[in-house]
This record gives sequence, structure tokens and C-alpha cells, in this order.
Amino acid sequence: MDNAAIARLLAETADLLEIDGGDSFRIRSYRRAAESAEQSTVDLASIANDTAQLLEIPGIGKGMAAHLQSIVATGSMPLRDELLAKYGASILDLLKLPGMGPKTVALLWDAAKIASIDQLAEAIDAGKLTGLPRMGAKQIEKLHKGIDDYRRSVGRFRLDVAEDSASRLSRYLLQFVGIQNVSPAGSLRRGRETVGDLDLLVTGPACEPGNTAAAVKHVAAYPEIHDIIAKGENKVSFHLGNGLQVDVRLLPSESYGAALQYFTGSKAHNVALRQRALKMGYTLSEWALARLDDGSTVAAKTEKDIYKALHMDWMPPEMRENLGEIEAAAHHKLPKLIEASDLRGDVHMHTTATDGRNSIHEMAEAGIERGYQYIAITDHSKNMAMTNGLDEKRALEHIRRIREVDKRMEGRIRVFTGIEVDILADGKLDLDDEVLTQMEIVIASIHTRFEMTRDDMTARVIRAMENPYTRILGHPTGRLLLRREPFSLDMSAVLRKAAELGVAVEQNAAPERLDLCDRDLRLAKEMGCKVIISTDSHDTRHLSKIEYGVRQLRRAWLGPRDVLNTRTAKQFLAALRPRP
Ligand code: DGT
Ligand code: CA
Ligand code: CA
Ligand code: ZN
Repeated sequence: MDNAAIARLLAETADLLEIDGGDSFRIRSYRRAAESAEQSTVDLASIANDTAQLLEIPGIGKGMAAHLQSIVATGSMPLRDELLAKYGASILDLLKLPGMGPKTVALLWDAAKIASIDQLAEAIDAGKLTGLPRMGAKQIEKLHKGIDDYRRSVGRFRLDVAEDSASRLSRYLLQFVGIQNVSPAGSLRRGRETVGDLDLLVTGPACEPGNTAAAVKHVAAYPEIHDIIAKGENKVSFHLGNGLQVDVRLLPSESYGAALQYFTGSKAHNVALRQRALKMGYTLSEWALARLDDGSTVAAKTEKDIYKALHMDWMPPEMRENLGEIEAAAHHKLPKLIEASDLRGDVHMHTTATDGRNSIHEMAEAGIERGYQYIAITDHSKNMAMTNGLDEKRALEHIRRIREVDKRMEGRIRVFTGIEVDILADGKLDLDDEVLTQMEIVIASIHTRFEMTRDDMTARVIRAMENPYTRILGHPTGRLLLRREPFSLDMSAVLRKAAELGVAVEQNAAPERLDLCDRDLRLAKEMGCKVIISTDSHDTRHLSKIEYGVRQLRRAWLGPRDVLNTRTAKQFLAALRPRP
């Protein structure tokens, strides 16, 4: 760890302390130490074990020396960890907005629990800042603009947001007669949970070289453009009103496959693929796979042609991260990935009994519409008071109603009884066993007390899974993408325990959650963990969001057999942990 990194950690700690309303003397001591670390000519990491030498540095006393040693040894220090656990790392992003200091951040936290730029944007849109001290209309307007600028420069966007923007833009582009085909590339095509910018490839008669002026004009006239960054003969880059950057490329159809391959990436995949091409005497570019000796084109028109010329099978974009897919494709050993159409049921959803917007019956009809054989109704338990969570008595009534609807469906769809029962702070479940024993699907989830230490949180989750009624661990990380960090958890310990107990872990497909990242999912598969995927729908329209979760399963190379709810209703129930 270099001095600059140490200085940054110390300065962050000072910022967090100030947000926390800490003692000003203490805050200053961290700032001074940060400056000293920044300016010191000795490498602090190399002298960290020598306390006497540390104390010679101006601004470093005994206490600070111990903090430095902890930073060098562990990459952090207890106070920083504690404050990050309380506020989340995203709160520090707020300081990057113009005119925003720790005092204002503290004010926003106290008044509205705002801890990230996205939360601030939401609060502004909802008019929640009006009336707060130091938040006049002018200041709010300035913040609003600052957020737009920030997002334009560094922000990432949720997959669903990027996809909506891409499909609206595609529809517009296709209105132009000379544009025949629009396809997303980049991280959107690879299904990453967040997207940095949109890469759209466009082909058609109006996109052929030397003839693009009219098409470029059409692209640049898109009404949702906020500002144009660059405009050339075959490329237009711009920002949308929401801050998302878009690169639209107009391509000759003869090199469409090469461009699609190149701009889909990932960078790591492309680098490895180019090396393979070189070894075979070819060069690979966005224009073509060509021979090194005479430059003649080997393949360019379709991605399949290119991979085939490299003696590989074509692979789904989700796999292209250079994590073994190149070798697998070369040995014709690519696995079959799961698809949304493999799923036979959705087993986590809410109704008007708690915080959902539709009735049991409406959810069942929506399940039928999607072609499902089964759904599970899993409303909240009483600990979630703000959702009108079910206590024991109401839960039993609810089961009766679910069974009634199930019967009324006359086999058109199975409606499982279920509950999303809260995991309390000590790892106990929020409802009595007598109630849980009536439920076909018991999902145990954490909704409160996110701020525990990693050890405590891991013990809490494991204790909840040890309850014999727990069949599924719901949204296992609690993260809200770009808004709330996952809670601190030893994921491999949890997955190991889940595999041992036979508890299934949920990939929550809600695009703001996507709890298990591709790495977690790979780990789950390696450990022999049962995996289910569900939408956690609060509305019949949410059932279609399953696709966002499926993309993550595919990124982790999961096939239909790796996911329990690809099975029939009967097989699905039998595959879950047996009920006591
Ligand atoms: P993002 O936008 O941050 O979510 O991620 P990507 O993967 O969409 O990255 P982006 O938009 O910078 O570039 C799109 C693809 O274009 C990328 O996946 C691979 C290709 N590409 C872009 N720049 C380079 C480069 O400098 N070298 C190589 N090999 N490929 C590049
Ligand atoms: Ca991109
Ligand atoms: Ca790009
Ligand atoms: Zn939940």
C-alpha cells in the first residue's frame, strides 16, 4: 500500500467522522495525518512496524501510529469500518458533488437518511429537500445539476435502466428507412448488472461508408439527447437526459460481425481472442479477422464466422469475460446456459395482504399468462411493520385464502402457500413453528439491522438457515444496486452451510437487487448449493423482470439443471429441503 492510498483512507475516515458529528479535534487529527502521509518522503508501509520511526513523522501520535499499522496490515482500521458499516461507502460519493461538504451530508442523513447520490436524486425528485435548512430552491437546483454532471462523468446505470434507454432509442433509429438493424453491444449485451455506457451498432443501406450523412443526422436528432459529445461520419456519441452516455456506430454490413464481436467485449475476452488469432497467423480488429501476411479478409460478416475461423464455437455474450470460455469454445465444451423459458415457476411474490399491489388471484392469472406451472405467494411477516407484515393469526388466514385460490385455479396453475419470514437480529425467525409448518415455501430474509459486523451477520444468517423450516434463503446480500452496499457477510461460509443443510439460495431477479453477483453464483454452483431464481414481485407486471436475474445466472455458466425452479411443481417441492 502506497502513501497516497494510506492518505486517502485517513481522509475518508475524517470525512466519515465529520458526517457522524465527531469531535472536531479528532477530525482534525485525521486530516493532519492524511496530509503528512501524502507528503511524507518515506514509504510508510515499509516502516509501519517501527513505531518510533512513525512517531517522528509530524502529525502522527501514538494513537494514529496504531491506526497506520492497522491500515498497512489489514487495508483498513476499526473506526473506518465501523463508520462505513453505519453509513455505507456510497455516502462518500455525495462529497464529490459541488458545494457539498460533510456538514451538508450530515444534514441530509439526519433529515432523510440520504446516503448515496441516487438517494439524493430520489429525494430531490420527491420534493423531500424543500424546507430543510440551507436548502433553498437555488441550492437544490445546483445539486440537481451536480448529480447530472457526476453521473455523466463516472456514473453507472442499472441494467434495466440501460435496457429501457436502449430499446427506446432503437425504436427511434429504426424509423429511418435506411437503418435496418440496431443491436446493443458492450456490457449491456453481456448482461452485466450495471452498465457504464451504451454501445449501439447500426447497419443498413444508409450506414454504408460514404453515404452516412442522412443517418447521422437522424441519430443526432433523437429528442432525448441532452448534449452531443462527438459526431463523425460513422459515430455519434451523446448523453441522454438521465446522464447515460451512448455511442452509436454506423457500420457497413460486410463487417458487422467483426464490429459486433469487438464492441461486445469484454476487453479481457478480446485481448485473449486477439492473441489466439495472432498465433494462427491472423489479426482481429473491429473491421475483420484478416490474414497477417497479405491482409485479406478471413471472416467479418457474422460473429459465428469469426469464431469458426478461430476454430471455436460461438458463445453467448454473457460468457465473454475471459473466465475459461475461450478454452471451452475451442474444445467444443461450452455448457448449455439456462434461459428464462426453462423456468416453470416463480416462487417469491407479494400481494395486497402486505406490500404488493395485486391479489393472490391476480398473481396466479399473471403466472398463467407467463406460462408457469406454479407460483408461490410469499408475503412479509410481522417484523416488517411498515409493509403491514402478517402476524401468526393473519398468516393462517392468508394460507386459507391461498389454498382457496389454488383450488379455484382447477389445475391451470399450482399456487403454493408460502411466507417471506423475517430473520430477526439474533437469527430467529419472526413467526412460530406452528405457522411455518403450514407453509409449502418458507423463505427467510433479512430486512432490518444491516449494520452488523461480518461475523455477527454470518452467524445470524447461518442460525436462520439452521431453523428446520427454512427452505430458501431470500435475497442473501441485501444489496440495492448503486444505492446500498451488500451487508457484510462471509458468503462462502453461508453457501457451504446452505449446501450442507439443503437450503436453497435465492437469486433475486429484481433489477435493483440481483443479490448474487456472477462470482457468488459460480461459488454456489461449485459448492453444490441449490439455487432458485425469483422476481420478488410486488405487482403482476414485475414477473417479467425474471430476465435480469437469468442474465446473471448465465454469466455464472448455470444451466437449467442448476436451478430448482426449472423443474415441475412436484419435482420442485421434492428438490427443496424436506420439511420437518
Ligand atoms: P461499460 O460500458 O463500462 O459497462 O463496459 P463495456 O464492456 O461496455 O466497455 P466499453 O463501453 O468501454 O467498450 C465496449 C467494448 O468495446 C468493450 O467491452 C470492448 C471494446 N473495447 C473498447 N475499447 C477497447 C480497447 O481499448 N481495447 C479493446 N481490446 N477493446 C475495447
Ligand atoms: Ca459500454
Ligand atoms: Ca462505450
Ligand atoms: Zn424481501
